[in-house]
Amino acid sequence: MLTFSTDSMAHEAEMQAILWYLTGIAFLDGHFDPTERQYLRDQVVKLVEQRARAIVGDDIAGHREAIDRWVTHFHESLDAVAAEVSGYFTESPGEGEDIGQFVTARLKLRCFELLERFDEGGRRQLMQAADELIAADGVVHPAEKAFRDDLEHLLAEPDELDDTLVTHLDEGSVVVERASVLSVRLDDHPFLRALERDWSRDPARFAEEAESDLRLIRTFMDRLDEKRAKGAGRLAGKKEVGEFAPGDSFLDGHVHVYRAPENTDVELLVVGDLHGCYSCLKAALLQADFFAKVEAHHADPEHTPAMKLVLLGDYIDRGRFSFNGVLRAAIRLALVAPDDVYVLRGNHEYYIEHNGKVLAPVRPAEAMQGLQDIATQEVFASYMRLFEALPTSLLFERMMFVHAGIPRDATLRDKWKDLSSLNDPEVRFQMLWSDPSTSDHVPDDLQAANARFGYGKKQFQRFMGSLGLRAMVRGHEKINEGFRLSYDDPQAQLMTVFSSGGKFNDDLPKESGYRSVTPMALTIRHHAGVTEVVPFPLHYERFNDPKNNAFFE
Ligand SMILES: [Mn+2]
Repeated sequence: MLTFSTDSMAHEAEMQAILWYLTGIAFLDGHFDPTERQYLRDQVVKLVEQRARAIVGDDIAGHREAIDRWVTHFHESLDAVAAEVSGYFTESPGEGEDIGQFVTARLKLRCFELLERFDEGGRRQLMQAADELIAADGVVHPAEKAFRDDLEHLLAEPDELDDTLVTHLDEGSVVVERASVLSVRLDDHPFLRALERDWSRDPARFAEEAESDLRLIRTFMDRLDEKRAKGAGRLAGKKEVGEFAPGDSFLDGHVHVYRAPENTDVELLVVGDLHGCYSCLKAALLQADFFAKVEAHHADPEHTPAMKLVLLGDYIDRGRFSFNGVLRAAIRLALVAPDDVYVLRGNHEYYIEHNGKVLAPVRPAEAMQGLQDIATQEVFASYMRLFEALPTSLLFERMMFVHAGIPRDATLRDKWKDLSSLNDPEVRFQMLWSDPSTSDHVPDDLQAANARFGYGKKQFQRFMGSLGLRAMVRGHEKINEGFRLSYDDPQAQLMTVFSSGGKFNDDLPKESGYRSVTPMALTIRHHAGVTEVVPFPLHYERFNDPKNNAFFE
């Protein structure tokens, strides 16, 4: 029998671990139904009473009030766990993965994160306590035993990361400020107004409209090819970003590099996942006064900061204006300001061709579904080629911008030579999918379990240190607060920004789970070797108004 800690903080951690473990087991049959939820609620009551007996003895009747308080508290914790698990079901699993597999692996990672905080004895006690509860109700299923064995095996794996492998950097510090309000100077811009046309539902008209977008795509891809030809091979032999010279600006393969020229300040507008929320993109551009700042710099480069736009990928799906809104705008912007706009690839920008048909392996694939009845295969094939051509990352000073995160450890061991390894197809793919874990180190087996896998804080520090980087800015994870400092380590900071969502946003379908997000974007200012990051909420409401957005006319 488990002796729970009498310290309430320690007890909280114990209960969290048990609740997640029980939830993991309850989910193994592939769903999480009301009977299972009620079963878990009953287990909470048993656990609380068990602890009460350990503290006050067998006569717990006189302590009913306190016991009820604890039961209510842990039922709320259980509701929070259930809400998080429901969230997993709305995520997009990778190619060839079903959502059940994905959720199981996610639950296993969560249990791992919570259990690894205890020593071996503590862990065994917690898992045993949970197992006793389960066994009391009948047989232990083989799947339950496998889940437990897997976890034990993972937790027993030694942490192979040596702290001395983490490089310490003095240059390139990044300061993250609190979010601030940024108001709009202009309600509209002719450049954006001109592209705000919804698709026609008439096949002939649609074909014409699509052809005009495909022309843009071809031109954009030609420009990328020209840049690639000039930048080819520049990463080879470079171990870390400090080896680039001020003013360096090139595209080698799928990696952009930009270092600020001497005596030039730089401002970046960074936008996370947009997922068809065109109003969010328009808000970001007009709140940051992007157009005026680009023009000002080109007119007087000596005395005004360079102005850049970084788009972190996931332009399509979920929201209403994918190809015809967010993606069309991104490409037009990159064509009109080719040196100032970085259009990076997200994991949703991924189509494959099978038996002459273009498919979207990342599900749900609303953007493709919405055009399925009217668009030709050639239209989808063009988007597929565009997605393959999109660069994956930008290295700016000592920061990296990428959709999701770092590659798997096993891949790094096999493939990493120097910065040119960022162009390896597997490395690129994994960097579109991974998420930070609260663990220091996510073991290989757990990383291998999903396309969407976790990496630990130490793994991140080591990766960043070896590339000479201080901060990574990524999107990918739906975070309700819109911006999060995921790892707050001055040597290796990790920031997540999410730019789609909005409680009242008409860009989203009524039932969208993204309504819980407060969409944000970032202003990053680079001056005299120091980089400052300021998040700001997006005023999408203003651009739901037909006066300011022709999509709503
Ligand atoms: Mn994503």
